[in-house]
Amino acid sequence: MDNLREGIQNHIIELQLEIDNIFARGRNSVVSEVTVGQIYGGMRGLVALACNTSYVDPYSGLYIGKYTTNEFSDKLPEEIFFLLSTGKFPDKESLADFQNDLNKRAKVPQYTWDVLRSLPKDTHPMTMLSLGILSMENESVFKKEYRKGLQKADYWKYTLEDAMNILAKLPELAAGIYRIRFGDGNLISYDSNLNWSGNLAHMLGVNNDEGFADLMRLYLVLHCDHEGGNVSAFTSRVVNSALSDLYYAVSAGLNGLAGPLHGLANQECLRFILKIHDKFGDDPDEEVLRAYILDVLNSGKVIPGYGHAVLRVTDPRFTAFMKFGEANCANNHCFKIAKKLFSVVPDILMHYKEGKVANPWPNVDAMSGSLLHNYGLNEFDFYTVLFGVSRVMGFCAQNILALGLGQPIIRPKSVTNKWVIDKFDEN
Ligand code: CMX
Repeated sequence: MDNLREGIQNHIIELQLEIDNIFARGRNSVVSEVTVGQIYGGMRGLVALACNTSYVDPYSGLYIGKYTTNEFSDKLPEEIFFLLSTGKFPDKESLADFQNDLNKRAKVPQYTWDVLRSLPKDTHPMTMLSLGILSMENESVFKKEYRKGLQKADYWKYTLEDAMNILAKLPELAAGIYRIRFGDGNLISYDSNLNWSGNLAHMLGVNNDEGFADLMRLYLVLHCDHEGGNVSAFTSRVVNSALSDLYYAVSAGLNGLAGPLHGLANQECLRFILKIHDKFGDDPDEEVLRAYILDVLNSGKVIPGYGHAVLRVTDPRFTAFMKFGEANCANNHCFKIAKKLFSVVPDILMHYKEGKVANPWPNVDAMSGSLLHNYGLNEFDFYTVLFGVSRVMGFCAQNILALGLGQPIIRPKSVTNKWVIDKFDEN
């Protein structure tokens, strides 16, 4: 992985130069104000972080480096990790070198399997993924080097080592979790002739169809990163900013991803679609669907897969999945219902309670589950694990770059109600 390391080193130098220029133009310039509403409202819209792996434009969606979702959705996840962490796609040689390195590190230690097999049978797969990673924390190269007395300028290099060890093991770990939790517990062997996503598809043992392997590739590409302020990425960065190593930081990020308003929404989406199928069959009438959606909203529940804290258009990742569905499983009943929801839900949310929903359009989760279901991956409790495998690429790249840029521990200031009231009184 020499080329990857060199690519990151060069990227850090480029980014540092940009930051030096920004500081020269005005380190104390004001770029954003904080309202009382934002202090009490999850800091929504507050510009308070720099993240150079990816950027979410409210109207055109996810960019990795300069590339739009459309421009990178046909790549391999390995190429995406390279792009996230170096700002460039790898050439053929660098890609092969990186994949070889992953191959060498892919084996999950036996003690991790022992931990996972000792859990109650109904443990959520996201708990297993988070715990599986945390169980390997003792292997952290960063931690060992830090104890010996590591220079700050070298933090990122050993964090990269940890990242490689974690990423390499993810396909085996995730597939093993699936087989322990939902199958007979027998694991399928890693195949060093396959790439990262190909191995995941192979070791799950659900389907040998080429379409399924391509769906895994697309799934792992589309979920890789979504800038720095989302719950999981931000959590991971906060934890790593205390120099807790990447095993702690990745596990923490995954715990955030496991919430139903974030990554778990994808399992909720398929549950929702299957419920609609049970109630109204394969091809529900639009009026019936409309009435049902209103009932769900009026009962105080959210429509999973719709809305977003940043996006204000249909998520291009949703569009990429829909394109895949049209080409591979246009007649699947879940896909058809997901498509029909797309034609009904935005209009309802747009007008619901005087437009209180800021974004009525579908996000990535509204379509992904239907595609997995089509290939026989029916255990929707597992879906967020796939999201997690992909998102770990973003956690790793964000943390490596932040350490490379010498970013300090994160510690924003909180205030009491009294402080806010006093502020009003002062003015
Ligand atoms: N269905 C019903 N109501 C919704 C809604 C939806 N899909 N999306 C937003 N709303 C409601 C909110 O609950 C909120 O209501 P209250 O004021 O009563 O609390 C109101 O609209 C305003 O919220 P918002 O500003 O539009 O959205 P937020 O930025 O606060 O939240 C999100 C964003 C994603 C949590 C929210 O849209 C939601 O809960 N969606 C459904 C769950 C989902 O799909 N999550 C996956 C997100 C993708 C990801 O993780 O990246």
